[in-house]
This record gives sequence, C-alpha cells and structure tokens, in this order.
Amino acid sequence: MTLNVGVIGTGMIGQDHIRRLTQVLSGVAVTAVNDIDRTRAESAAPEGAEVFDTPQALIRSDTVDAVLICSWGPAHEEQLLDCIAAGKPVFCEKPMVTSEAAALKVMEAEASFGRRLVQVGFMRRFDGDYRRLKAVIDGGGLGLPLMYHSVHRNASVPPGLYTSEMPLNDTLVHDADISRWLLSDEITGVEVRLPRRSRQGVELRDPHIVLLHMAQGAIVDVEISVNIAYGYDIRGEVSCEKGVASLPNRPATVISDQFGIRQAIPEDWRERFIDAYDQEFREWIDAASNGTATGPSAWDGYAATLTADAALRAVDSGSLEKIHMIEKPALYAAEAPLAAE
Ligand code: NAD
Ligand code: ISE
Repeated sequence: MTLNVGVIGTGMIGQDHIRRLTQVLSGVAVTAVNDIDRTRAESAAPEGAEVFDTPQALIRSDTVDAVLICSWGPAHEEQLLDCIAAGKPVFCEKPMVTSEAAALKVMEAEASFGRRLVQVGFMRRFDGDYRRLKAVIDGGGLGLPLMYHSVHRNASVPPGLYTSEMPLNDTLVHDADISRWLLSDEITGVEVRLPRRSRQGVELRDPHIVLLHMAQGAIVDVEISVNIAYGYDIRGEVSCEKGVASLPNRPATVISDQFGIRQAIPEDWRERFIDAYDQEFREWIDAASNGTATGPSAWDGYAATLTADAALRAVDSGSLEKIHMIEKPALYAAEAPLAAE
C-alpha cells in the first residue's frame, strides 16, 4: 500500500521532506502540495502532484490520505484542527502551535476523535546518538541524572522572518522536548538569562541561557545561539551521580593534516539530523498507513508550548516562571509514561 501525502508549506523543510518522501523512503507518494506562495508550491511539487489553492482543499481531497504541515508555526493550529476534523493522520513540524490555548484545542479535538492522529516534528528522538544517550541514562548504571547541558547553536537564521521570540518559541522547543524525553521527567519551571548581545544577529535578542527545572529535581541548562556563524553545533551532556554521558560531536570523523586536528561542522539541521528525519518519517509512514500516529504527540507539543510561554515570561520577569500542566488526557496515558508520573 502507498500512503498518499499532501504537503502544506513548501519552504526549506517542506522541500527537504518532499525530497525524503519521494527519493529516499518507500511506501509513500506526495500527491498534493499547497503554499501561500503558489509559485513556490508549483516549483516544489513533484511530478504528478496537484497544487491546491488552500490548505483546507488539500486536507479534504480524496487524493490525500495523510498530511504533512511545514508552514510557519502560527498557521499550524488551524491546519491541525482541519486535519483532525477530516480524520487524517498529520505530521506537524514543530512548534506544534504557538499558544497554550491552541495546544489545548488540538488535544481536545484529537480526544474527541478518539485516537491519535498527530505526530509533532521533534526529530531528535529519532537520532541514533540521542537514542544511545537515553539508553545509558535509562540503564541506571551512572545513577540518577542531576544536570543536562544542552547546546543549540545555529550558524544563522533568516533575517526578518525569524523574530526575537523565536529562539524561545521556535528553537528552544527542541531542547525542552529532548530534556523531558531523556530525563523521563516534566518541566516545572523556566528561568532565562540574557548574556551580552551578539553583534552577529543585530536585530535579534541572541544568545540566551535557559534553565529548565525538572519535576524530580534535575536542572537543564540550554545555550541558544542562533547567529553564531561557524555552523550548526548541537551538543548534549548528562551529568549523573556516578558519571557523565555525552553526545558525540557530528560528523564524528576527525581530520588531521597540516592545518591541525579538526572535525567538520554541519551547515544546518538538514545535514546534522538527516538520518533522524529519515527514521522519523519511516515510523510516521507506518503509523499513518494504519490511520494513526505514534512518536511525539500533541501532549508533547503542549509541554513544549508551555515551556516556550514560560521562557518568554521569564525574559520579562527575570524570575523563575512556573509551569502548570493539565492532567494528562487518557488518549496519551497509554504512551511510555515519564518517570515523574
Ligand atoms: P520557510 O519560511 O522556509 O517555509 C515555510 C513555508 O510555509 C513558506 O513557503 C510559506 O510561504 C509557507 N506558509 C506559511 N504560512 C502558510 C499557510 N498559512 N499556508 C500555506 N503555506 C504557508 O520555513 P521552514 O524553515 O521551512 O520552517 C517551516 C516549519 O518547520 C516551521 O514551523 C519551523 O519551525 C519548522 N522547522 C523544523 C525543523 C526541524 O528541525 N524539525 C527545521 C526547520 C524548520
Ligand atoms: C529550525 O526551525 C529547527 O527546527 C532547527 O532544528 C533548529 O535548530 C533551528 O533553531 C530552528 O530555527
């Protein structure tokens, strides 16, 4: 069986995912595309795919079994709700939505539908390095995790399109999600510190140091730098009671020559997480072909949204901003529980 996918948003990641679905993975075809920029949709459309004028028409089309949302964050809420109303599995790029109210609406709609349809694009959970790191922590040999140091550096972000809130409500959401997943815990509070402003991204507040307070007492520090020029550098180190487990730097090959000893740095997320995105979509295609979703859920999207909201408040208050989650809806309770529950 072939899963026919409609893609909404054919910008950077939309195009990369279309390449992945049409050239790398099997059991899937891209039959429909839409973008508010019709010319962009037309040039990104693979052969045979129909270009739709609106996301709603694409979602309702009989030629579409499942939907991939790669539009901008503020557009996700309406598109997700339309997919759920149509009963179609939907992969939504992060951030799932940009407000707590929207996250609650998405979870309520999915619960009323009666089964999971939504997967959120937290691709780090599918990365081999992160999976190995989690296996070490879960194995318990190093004792309890006490601190997690998460470094999230982007060479640059698109000027104009990427605003001062986005390091916290678009970029930090990855670190929030991976911290919850790695440490099997929920985030209960957020602090933000603003170091000297970088002159690289002059119109942006950058960088940020964020502290995530976990329910069981671990603390995560996150460096978010979005205009650091030298490359896309993602690091992670978990300090436990009896030892430390770290992600390897990628790519891992070490070059020694007349200039010294060095490792190449990925240019951006497409290169660093190429295998993770492939695996993320393999698992999505399997679940969506069965009319459902697995992997990061609307509950995980909700948790990340609350973290982003708290971080934005913490910039203004300069204090620890608490997070209050609703009780986990039954629909998500069947998933591997976090240790705090
Ligand atoms: P982009 O600006 O390159 O592309 C977004 C596209 O969506 C544009 O072509 C725009 O015209 C279109 N669009 C915007 N609103 C729309 C709407 N209402 N209906 C239809 N089309 C609409 O941005 P991008 O970098 O491709 O990011 C897209 C989304 O993917 C964002 O939510 C971003 O946070 C996420 N993203 C995730 C990762 C990841 O690592 N998981 C990486 C990059 C981007
Ligand atoms: C981008 O949207 C992503 O999701 C990348 O993974 C992240 O590193 C980057 O900061 C975001 O802008």
